[in-house]
Amino acid sequence: MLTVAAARPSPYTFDPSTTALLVIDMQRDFLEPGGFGESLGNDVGQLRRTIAPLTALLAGARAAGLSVVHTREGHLPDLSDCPPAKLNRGLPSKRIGDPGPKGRILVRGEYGHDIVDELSPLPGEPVIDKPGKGAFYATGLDALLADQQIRSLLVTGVTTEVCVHTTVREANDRGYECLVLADCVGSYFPEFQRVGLDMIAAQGGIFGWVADSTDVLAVLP
Ligand code: TIU
Repeated sequence: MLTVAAARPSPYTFDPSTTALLVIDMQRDFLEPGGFGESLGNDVGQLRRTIAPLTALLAGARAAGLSVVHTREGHLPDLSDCPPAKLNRGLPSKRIGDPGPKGRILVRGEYGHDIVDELSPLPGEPVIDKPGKGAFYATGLDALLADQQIRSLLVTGVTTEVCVHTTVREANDRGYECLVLADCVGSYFPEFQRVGLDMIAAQGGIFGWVADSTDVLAVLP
């Protein structure tokens, strides 16, 4: 067992053989200049600062033999898996399925939907395509983790208060212990980043634990 002593609200203990690194939605459309996220007026720099620490954490996790799972948010080209409540959200002409700067917005197979080059999955690493904010909703993630006897998740990706939070809440309800890596998750809104992390660790770790990636790298074999 390994222990991240600096985790809040309390030390986080995990067995690397039953722990996966989860990389949530590090997609070009959310992170890259000229992408969908930036076209909505967001500062992608707030998300891009996660790329360097996450690159180092990915390398460390792979070297230590941890399972690595990536996710992408997006929809089938006919949008049949996108409920009207999601489809009708947002500015007209900048909705899911509309032509965007890097292909159709949040549609599977489009350039902008895919993961940034810096964090490309290795062959054999599962990539979970998810239609919702949470990575467990309408996906095979729970079955995939059960298959590998995974009980603990090191959670990274974007955005902190949306897909990361939703996924951590889903995971917590399913009995997984989640350590969220503060420097490897990002929000377009600095206040949401701070409060989003505080919300996870509050009330004795109501959804999980929070630490920095360097705290994990220091204990990985
Ligand atoms: N992956 C994810 O968080 N999807 C979003 O739509 N996030 C926003 O913050 N909009």
